[in-house]
Amino acid sequence: MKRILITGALGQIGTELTQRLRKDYGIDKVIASNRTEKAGAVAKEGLYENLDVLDGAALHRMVKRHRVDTVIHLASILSAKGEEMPQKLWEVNMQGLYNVLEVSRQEELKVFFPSSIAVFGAQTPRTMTPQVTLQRPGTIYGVSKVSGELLCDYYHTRFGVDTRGVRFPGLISKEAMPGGGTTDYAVHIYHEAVSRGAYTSYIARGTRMDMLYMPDAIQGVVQLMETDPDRLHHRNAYNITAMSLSPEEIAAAIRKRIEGFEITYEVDPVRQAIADSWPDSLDDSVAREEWGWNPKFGLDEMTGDMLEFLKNKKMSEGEGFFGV
Ligand code: AKB
Repeated sequence: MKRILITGALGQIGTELTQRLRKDYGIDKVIASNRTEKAGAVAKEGLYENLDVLDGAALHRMVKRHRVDTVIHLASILSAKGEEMPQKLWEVNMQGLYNVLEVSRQEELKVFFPSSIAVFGAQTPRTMTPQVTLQRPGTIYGVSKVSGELLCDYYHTRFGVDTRGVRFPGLISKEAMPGGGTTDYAVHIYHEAVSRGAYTSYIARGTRMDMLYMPDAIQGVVQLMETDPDRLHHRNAYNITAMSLSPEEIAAAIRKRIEGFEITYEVDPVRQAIADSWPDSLDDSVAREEWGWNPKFGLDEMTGDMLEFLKNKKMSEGEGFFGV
């Protein structure tokens, strides 16, 4: 990766990934892009362009102008939001990916595509879900991600485009909030723990989903993209995970550090049905074997780091936090 274009750079993954890539590859080597410009560090601290991924011609011009060799394509609509607007999700997720793959075919670019645990469905083996298994998702988001995996494989085998991807589980981010996902509760819980010492979960007690702390997720993207292509046999896309968690387990880890933290439940039937159709835990051994996937953060380390970060942020903004 020498000159990297990131789509959806102001989102949950993009915010932290852009900072890391600018640090590793150089501030003038990373072009952050997003559909709408918002104030914020990512847009201000380096190269930034407004880009709607549905505009293939604008994407192509941008690739040429910045002599891009790699696209990290993050712009997409997530699972819960997608059920409110399935047609829009299909357009953004599929046409956006198609435009990225087409420009990559024409300009010989390398592509990262984030898939998701949403590619699995109720008939998939629920625990230690294998790398290669039944993929019959029940959400439009999951359907778009399976289709995306297939399209990326097609562009690789048919046209030789260097496409690579991972199936992200729920991502727990420090900097940017997630928007419209089913696993978002696992980020909200930390924010509310720090601001008010309590959280009401829309996901039911006992519901397990895989989770990953954002620094590990970012490290995974960099590592996968830097791996010698000869080592990659599964490409689109690798199961990756660090922990399988339920709301009450996260709450217990928070309670070790914030005495009196309380969790209550008001289950949202739509997001609960999505969570119930996803795996309880993933088998990520193929990613470990093929490109050395090796996450560092478990629940306790992540909880300590996350709470410390959020408290420091509140202090620097002159705000108080729960327990002080
Ligand atoms: C979502 O909940 O929709 C995403 C995902 C697991 O892909 N975080």
